[in-house]
Amino acid sequence: MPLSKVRETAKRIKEMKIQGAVSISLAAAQAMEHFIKSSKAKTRKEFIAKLEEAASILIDSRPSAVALPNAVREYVAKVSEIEAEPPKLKKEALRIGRALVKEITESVDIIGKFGAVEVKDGMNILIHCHSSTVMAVLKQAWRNGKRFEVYCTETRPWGQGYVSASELSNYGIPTRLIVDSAATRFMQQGIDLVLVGADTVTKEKSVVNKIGTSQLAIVAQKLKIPFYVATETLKFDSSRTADEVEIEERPADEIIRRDQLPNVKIRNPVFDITPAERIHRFITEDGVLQPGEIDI
Ligand code: RI2
Repeated sequence: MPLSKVRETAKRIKEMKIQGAVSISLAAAQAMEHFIKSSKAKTRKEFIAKLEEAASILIDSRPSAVALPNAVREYVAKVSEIEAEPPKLKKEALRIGRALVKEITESVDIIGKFGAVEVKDGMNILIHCHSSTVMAVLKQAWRNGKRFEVYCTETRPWGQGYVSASELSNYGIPTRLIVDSAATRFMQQGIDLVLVGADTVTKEKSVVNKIGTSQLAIVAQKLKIPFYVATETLKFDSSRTADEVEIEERPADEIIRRDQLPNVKIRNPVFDITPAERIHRFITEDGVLQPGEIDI
């Protein structure tokens, strides 16, 4: 079935089996490729209609992050411009898909290179959640010979901090794991840089990222610790302000078994918003920029 892989990928994204905006976008691109290869559409009209259906299944999988809808919409728009009929149209669509994947992976590499310059010898760096873009920065810095330590917050409730800690320590980078509520204490004791990823950067340059990011930014500002966000421009959302972003709220049982506190309503928002005035720099594929230097 042409749409089966698309549906399965959307489900895996929804269930957090695929996590991180970049990985989600790349998985979506793979699902689209599979859909195109197995499409039996005879006409251009039929092919585009099905492609749009596939796109909306993927876009609906998670509401707060914008890289996925941006990538998928850009893809559909480019394919829709092609006048050819299948099978030539299918061939062209696959080519466009491959170019998009290349563009995304190259952006991550470039951000790694720009970001690595910001990492200095002897730094203690605090990160939150698991961001493949942040991983790229830290690994590139390490490859460049910088020597530093990384503190990973656990990142309740999904514990993406374990993924970061395992990835960094396997790379040879000295890594510490701390519970989320220990972040302030370590920041008071000598964190030199807070580095996080982004799920969306809104038009006023607020950052939507994993829940807990905004409190790290508040403490960083108070303690005068630079707060950096590593993000592809694919995550820029020119259509929404922070107030207009729907913050995904996930099931209560991701936090606690429901029967443990039967009369308590558990809330589980998974993203929060950090305003531009708390962000020192954005590390993007266009360079390391202050919020005021970015055009969204
Ligand atoms: P990359 C993650 O969200 C984190 O919030 C992370 O900072 C962000 O995606 C970006 O990740 P989730 O998918 O795109 O774990 O840099 O909910 O990999």
